[in-house]
Amino acid sequence: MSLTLFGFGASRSFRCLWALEEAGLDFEYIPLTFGSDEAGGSQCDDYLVRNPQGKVPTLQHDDFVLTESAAILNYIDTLADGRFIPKGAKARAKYDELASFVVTELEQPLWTFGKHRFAIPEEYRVEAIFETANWEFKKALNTLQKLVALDSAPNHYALGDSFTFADILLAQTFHWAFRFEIEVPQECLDFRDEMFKRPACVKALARIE
Ligand SMILES: N[C@@H](CCC(=O)N[C@@H](CS)C(=O)NCC(=O)O)C(=O)O
Repeated sequence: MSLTLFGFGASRSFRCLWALEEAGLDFEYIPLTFGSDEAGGSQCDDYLVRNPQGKVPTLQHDDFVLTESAAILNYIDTLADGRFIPKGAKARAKYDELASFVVTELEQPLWTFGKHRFAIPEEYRVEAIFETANWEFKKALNTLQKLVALDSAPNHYALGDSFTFADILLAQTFHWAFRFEIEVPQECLDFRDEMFKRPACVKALARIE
């Protein structure tokens, strides 16, 4: 079987890189050049066939191609015999609730920063949006604190006493905010630090250095 992840740096592809390391799967990581239409760039024809938006991540498993980081995490979990996403109707639904919250609420203001700082064409960037994005991020963090009890104590995870891919989603998103120099509560940074100590995360970080 051939398994390939396309990504760049600490972007959303890092979630999938980390998850692949947790799963212990044999895979190749191909770092792309952001925005370039040259060979190896995220806008080159060869990559656009796999990901029509020219975004990362993309996972290719033999001839099967999958985009969207949350869907890729689900697929990696399936390849790993379901070791990273809880089973049982209610436990699974709670995982889905948190994963959806991260990708549709918590990370969106961060992506607004990214889009208006560097990702979209300059003529569409709006400086004034940053204040709104900051406010939205704080609001989402406030909600998050009601959904999960974040604690950086050893063996404490977002959904209880075992590690799940929800921990990757949260830790990567907190780190994203930190990199963008957006105010993040200390408890979120402590949680990130604890998760980033995991050997799989350390391995994934080494791949993007
Ligand atoms: N919903 C997608 C979002 C993918 C996405 O926007 N990725 C960013 C990097 S974090 C990207 O590739 N941006 C390039 C661009 O906007 O041209 C996912 O979660 O995979």
